[in-house]
Amino acid sequence: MQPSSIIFDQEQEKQALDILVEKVEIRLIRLPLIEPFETSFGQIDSRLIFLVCLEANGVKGWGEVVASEEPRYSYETVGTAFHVIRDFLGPALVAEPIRSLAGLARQFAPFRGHNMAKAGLELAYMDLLAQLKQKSLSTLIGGERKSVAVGVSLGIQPALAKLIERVERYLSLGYQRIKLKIKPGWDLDVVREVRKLYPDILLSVDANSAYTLDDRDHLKKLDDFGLLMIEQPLQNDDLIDHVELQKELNTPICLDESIVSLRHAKTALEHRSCRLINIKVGRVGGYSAALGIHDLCFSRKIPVWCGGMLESGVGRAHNIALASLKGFTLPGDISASSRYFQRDIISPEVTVAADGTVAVPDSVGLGFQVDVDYVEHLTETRHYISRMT
Ligand code: OSB
Ligand code: MG
Repeated sequence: MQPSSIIFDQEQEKQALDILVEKVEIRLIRLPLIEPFETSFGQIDSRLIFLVCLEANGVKGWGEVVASEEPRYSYETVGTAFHVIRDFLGPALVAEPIRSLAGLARQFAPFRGHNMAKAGLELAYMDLLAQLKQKSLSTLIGGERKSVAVGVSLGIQPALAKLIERVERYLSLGYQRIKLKIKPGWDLDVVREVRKLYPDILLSVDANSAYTLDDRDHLKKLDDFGLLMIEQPLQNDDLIDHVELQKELNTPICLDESIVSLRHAKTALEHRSCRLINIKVGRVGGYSAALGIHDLCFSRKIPVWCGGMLESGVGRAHNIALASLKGFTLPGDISASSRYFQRDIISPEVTVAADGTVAVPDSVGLGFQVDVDYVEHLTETRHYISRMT
């Protein structure tokens, strides 16, 4: 069986389509969250959403830069991504025709880091390409699923009762897996309580790097709760201490922050730093790396799942397409638009069916319409990059 990134590249060669992007538009809109979201690195109550729109041949492709306002999950911020796209990536993108996704990734490769900025542009390019080829995004990348299984990520709460209430709510809405954000002081007791009330659910935890190897004895106690995984327990850039920890834990470690490229994924699997990988297009630099990591994991029988970054509907739509690839065998952090926002910027909004799945659209492109009037109304900042003529 051929990996999807290879099929994708071959397909691209057969039907090479040079796209000369006329304009790159970047803009920032603020969407309030329905309730604050707290992780081990702090709390937010709104999302400054970074949208990217590429225009070519009268068609617009949409992408989203998932960076946060503060450099906590990663060093990137909305501000750094704006700078890097405006001054470097945008001008490189419009400078010459884009032949393929791989070609675009090569164009960006000389610029070090800034994966979320690169990903925003790759996403918009893929939406554009899908429309020009009259295919759905899922079909374009070789997706096979008609629907994807989803779970929910629950932030740290001011009190245990509030958390239990939310676990109950999202289970009743059908979500197939509950993930609890943990940190020192909000871990064993919380997980024990949730597990006691729900002995059979798929339950996982995400520490967002809140521990070190010195906490190994403490973390080992999580083995008692039959967790599906513990996500990113140790430092955000570590692949070595996780090897030690994984040797001692029965619970599979899933890496999130530590996997920022295909090379990192290879190293992690070779050294057994983890047994699972969460793929986020933003963290790894876009579809080019995400497809590669998917294929690598599939060939090694390592389950992957699609992570989330509290995206607007644009990023969410891309996540749904990505999660339709065959290797995404665990529920993704892809929730309904209404889990985070009063009103999303796409129509229809993303909804979760009673069986905890989200349908993969089969219409052309993203499969959702961007509500341009609403986006316009919300726009706080915008900038255009076009070719120098
Ligand atoms: O670590 O997966 C994470 C949100 C922001 C930053 C990092 C993470 C998260 C989530 C939420 O867990 C996932 C989502 O529902 O979008
Ligand atoms: Mg995570």
